[in-house]
Amino acid sequence: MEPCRSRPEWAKTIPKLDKRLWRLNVGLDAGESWEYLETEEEAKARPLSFAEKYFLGLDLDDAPKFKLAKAPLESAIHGYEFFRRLQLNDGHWASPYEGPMFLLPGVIFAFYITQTPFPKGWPEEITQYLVNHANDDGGWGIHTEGVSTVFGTSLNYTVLRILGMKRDHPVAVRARTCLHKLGGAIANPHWGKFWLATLNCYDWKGVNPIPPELWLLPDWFPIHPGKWWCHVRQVYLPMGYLYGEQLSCPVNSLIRELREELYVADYMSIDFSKHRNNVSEIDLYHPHTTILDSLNWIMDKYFTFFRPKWLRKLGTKKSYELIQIENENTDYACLGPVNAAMNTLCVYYQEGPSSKAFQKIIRRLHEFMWVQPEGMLMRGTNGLQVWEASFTLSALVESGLYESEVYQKDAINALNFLDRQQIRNEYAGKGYRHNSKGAWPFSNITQGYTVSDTTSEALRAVLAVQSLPEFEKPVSLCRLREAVDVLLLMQNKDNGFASYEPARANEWLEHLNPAEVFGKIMVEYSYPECTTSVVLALREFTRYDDSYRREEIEQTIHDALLFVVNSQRPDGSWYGSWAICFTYAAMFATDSLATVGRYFENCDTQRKACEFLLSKQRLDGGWSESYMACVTGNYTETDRSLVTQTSWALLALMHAKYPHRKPIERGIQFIMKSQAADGSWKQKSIEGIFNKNVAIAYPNYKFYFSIHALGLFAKQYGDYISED
Ligand code: LAN
Repeated sequence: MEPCRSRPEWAKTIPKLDKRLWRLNVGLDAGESWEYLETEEEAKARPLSFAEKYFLGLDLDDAPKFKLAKAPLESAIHGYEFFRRLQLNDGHWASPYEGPMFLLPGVIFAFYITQTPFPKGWPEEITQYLVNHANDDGGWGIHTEGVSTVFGTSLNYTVLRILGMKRDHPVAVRARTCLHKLGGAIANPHWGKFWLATLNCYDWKGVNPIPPELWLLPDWFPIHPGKWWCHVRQVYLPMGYLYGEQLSCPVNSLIRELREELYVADYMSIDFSKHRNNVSEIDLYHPHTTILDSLNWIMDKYFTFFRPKWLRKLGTKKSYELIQIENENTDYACLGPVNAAMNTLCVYYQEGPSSKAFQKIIRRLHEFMWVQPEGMLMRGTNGLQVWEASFTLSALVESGLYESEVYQKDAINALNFLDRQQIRNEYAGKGYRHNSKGAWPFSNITQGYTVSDTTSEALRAVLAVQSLPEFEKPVSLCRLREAVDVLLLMQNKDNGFASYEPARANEWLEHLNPAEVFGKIMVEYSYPECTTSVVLALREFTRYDDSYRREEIEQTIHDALLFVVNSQRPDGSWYGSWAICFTYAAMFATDSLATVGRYFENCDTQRKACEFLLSKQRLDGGWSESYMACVTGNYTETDRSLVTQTSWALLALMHAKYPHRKPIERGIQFIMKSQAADGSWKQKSIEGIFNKNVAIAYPNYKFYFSIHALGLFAKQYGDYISED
């Protein structure tokens, strides 16, 4: 992958490791972790695979070489020839899921506070990554493409210092200057204040209340955390524990230095309690409401003057019980990168560094880390294993590529992978979890959280492959029905589908969103993307088994389509919440309508969608969207066309059966022209988003969505490019 920025001069002064010694280990459960080998001998005994070389940016001497493809299917084959070399032995594809810049500090702080030695190679590679991703002003944003913020800069500066960078190194000086210009670490948003407090570089008095007592409220209570979006409740749970106990690491000389460096004013002179609501303007995405400010004020007074110790103890005890449940349910992998780091600290304080629980959880943190040419980063999840295997399988089937015997082997491998990753345990009710038996997670079975669309995309892929006579049927009918059972429990009152669970509370809870930097995080919302995936999977299922819960399925599909139609904007677009942005949502929404026979010819919604997309096609035939589209809610382009967005727009037009070939062909030509001689496509811009404000990369999208679009075009419009 192309580094996002050219390598700055001072980056050359940072020690560089020999990349050839890194190896990617894949566990039995598809957990991915990088290891830096001790010696050249070990490296010789374990030659680098094609995928490892690709990820590390090493020479791909064994890459395929092709002449420029003349027809779409040929281009799809070239693309897949490259992509299949990245398939790992257990059948899945791995990927550097980078972007967010506020995740890594959690893990580094967790290692530092618990005095756990950093694994070999981490300090050098992480330092490299941060140096390579510093903005021109020396700071870091909330994600790799964002402007410098206090959140990104203060936390990543601290990481560099913990990893051994001297305070007078040019990188540190520049970052500090940037931070001070932004007002210093005092103007951090809530999570930044929290993390610095755990490190004893900020006073807990200056952190807005995170009462663990909330967990003692009865479950029916309208603001009970069990009703929050699972990521938010799983993050505020350990936060509440650490806040409740006010746990900070002991002060040492580095902490003393950081206290001096992170602030504009003298640390000891700062009255932190006055800064709870001091958040730099550049960081602020979702300002507090008056209700939240009033509640915070009341809680602060209450905590300071009246709060009985026994009640706080009861709150942290209950919180720890729930943390243990989360850890055990996920075999310590945890729901996501933020609660994984925070839970590590909780386990350390509660059970000690030699406990089994601590050893397990700290080891799991390795699975979030990824090495690439610019260094080591922390990923948004412990992988995208199920998600990527599902889309690749669907692309192989839809493009017809699976007909080749060699590719069939890959497909069988991926199918068996999905078979192994279907969740077999029922977690419903354990630690506020939703039903899980029969679902598929986004990453692996160990993390094991149900997601509506990962279940659907996996189910759809399994059904598509298992319907073909060439394939075995490892996933039994009973297990396919279990997947349907989970999905049927997930529809929201507005008929749409959310991400992990049906919404448990109303949007008004957003008034209590304390995080300042994310939008729409407190509860689940319905999304056209997730809704479509469910519709497609259920429809595919009825083709496979038309007897099981047929009426309910039909009703669910019917209602879900109402949601998709109603969420279309007047200009014919849909807002995409999980990738950038309108082209992504259009690919899904148009597919759900097509699955019930509604196309451009007979459906206004489809017609408007096509017109919207065509109005955005660029001169070179491609499409382009910037993450700012997600932030602002308005279609926003980058300075060049992008292969991934072009594939999405084309797939949308093809789902809608847009009757004119030419514009689609121009898009297809753009994809073909963008292909490198080895069949791959290069990363040009970030593809994904979450919580409206954080961009995240999906580097494999450019492969399987392009292959899918090229293959479908050949099938639907003929496998040729016209002469003119
Ligand atoms: C993801 C990644 C996948 C994504 C899709 C499956 C694409 C989506 O359709 C449903 C939501 C889901 C599962 C999703 C939710 C939020 C995640 C887990 C992420 C965007 C990856 C990282 C993000 C997580 C919340 C990051 C940690 C940040 C916090 C604010 C807690």
